[in-house]
Amino acid sequence: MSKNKISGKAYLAELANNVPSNARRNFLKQGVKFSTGLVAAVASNEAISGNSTALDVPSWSKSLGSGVVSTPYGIPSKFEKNVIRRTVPWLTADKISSISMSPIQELKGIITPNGLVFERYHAGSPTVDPEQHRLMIHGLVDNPLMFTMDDLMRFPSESVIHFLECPANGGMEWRGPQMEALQFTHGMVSCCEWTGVRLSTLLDEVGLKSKAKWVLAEGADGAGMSRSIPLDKALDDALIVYAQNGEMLRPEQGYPVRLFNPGWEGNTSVKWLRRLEIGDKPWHHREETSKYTDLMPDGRARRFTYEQEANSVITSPCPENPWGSRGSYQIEGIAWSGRGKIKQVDISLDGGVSWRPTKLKGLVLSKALTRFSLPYSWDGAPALLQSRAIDETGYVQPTLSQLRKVRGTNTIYHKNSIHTWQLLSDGKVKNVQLK
Ligand SMILES: Nc1nc2c(c(=O)[nH]1)N[C@H]1C(S)=C(S)[C@@H](COP(=O)(O)O)O[C@H]1N2
Ligand SMILES: [Mo]
Repeated sequence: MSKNKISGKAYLAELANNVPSNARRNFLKQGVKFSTGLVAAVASNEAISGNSTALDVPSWSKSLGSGVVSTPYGIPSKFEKNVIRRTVPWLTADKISSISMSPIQELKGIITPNGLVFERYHAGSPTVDPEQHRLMIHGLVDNPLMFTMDDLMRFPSESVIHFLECPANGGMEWRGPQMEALQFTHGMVSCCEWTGVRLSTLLDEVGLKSKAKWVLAEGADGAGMSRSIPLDKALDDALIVYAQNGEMLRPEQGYPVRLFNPGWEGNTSVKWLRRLEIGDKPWHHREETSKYTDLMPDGRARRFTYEQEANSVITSPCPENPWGSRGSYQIEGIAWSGRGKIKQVDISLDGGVSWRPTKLKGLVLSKALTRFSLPYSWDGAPALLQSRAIDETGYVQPTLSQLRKVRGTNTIYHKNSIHTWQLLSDGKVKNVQLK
């Protein structure tokens, strides 16, 4: 054995002792130097004053931890047990046909972990056996085909990062504020890396007849939920998705296969997808007549309102994340647009009188959650915090009164207006609406 190589046993022994105590001490010293210097305003002085110092060895450093595969499929730390999906009791007459919201007030970056993606079911989440499941494509096609999951996996696949939002997100607040939590005002949105086959690839395989104009997508759940999708979208960026953030779809998200329409209202992304029928006109099923249509002030309804227009919200501070003391903070939030990339997000501290631009952080992707932040030194003054997203098409997120003027207050869908948090002098945050 060469002297650079090390046996398996020695390697494990090395791992067990891999943090030399002087290295740990140097690291901590540097940490202390950093926190007393650059960011004094936010560092806690607890560790470097009084009886306790950061050099004290805590109990978890004095014993062995749990071994590998003690959790064969990993779960979050027990200290994160507050980071969970939640329902609003009065919205949940029956859990079989309801919605849970993602804890977006706790999430970092732009990816929603699979266990925290909001869930929307019309007839519960079925247990679909992937061996028995089939996807049929028929109607105005040359060769109707039936695909197994194995068949689908033999086509070229793509992975894309996009948000998925229920058009009812925020819809409880058309008439006034009532949700004292960011999770409930905006939690019907997620953003994942989705993997699957382009729908256009499968449509090539079956061959479209010249009269083909629309696609009906139908789910295998008890609701047999279905939507009419224009052929243009099907041939553009629609995907037949089987994986999410690197693993197969979760049952809640449509295992083993769903339709995914980037940027479009979540309802069109039919889960547990069993059938695609090609036709020459829309089918006018339940989800595009009595539901998922927008009742206007004159009593007529807007229909086929597919796109999720630009939206944004401040996630820190928010009702669940108040500010504890004065000093420096990052005002942070998320923005997204179903039409493309977010170009700019502005923040107002005075309820929309004046605006300042924020910095977009990390990945700025088309039809994906995008993070923005603004460093802010808070002197305890109350504020009316707002964020305003502008997307690459030039669309500017409207104020609530602008939106109400056009759409009235009868609808429950597509409320993407500028949101207001009232920051009180004690750091608490309230959900308010301005005239
Ligand atoms: N088959 C089927 N597909 C469905 C639904 C459903 O109930 N059944 N709910 C729809 C609605 S209203 C939304 S908002 C999205 C939610 O997707 P998610 O549960 O993966 O977040 O799925 C859509 N697809
Ligand atoms: Mo939805």
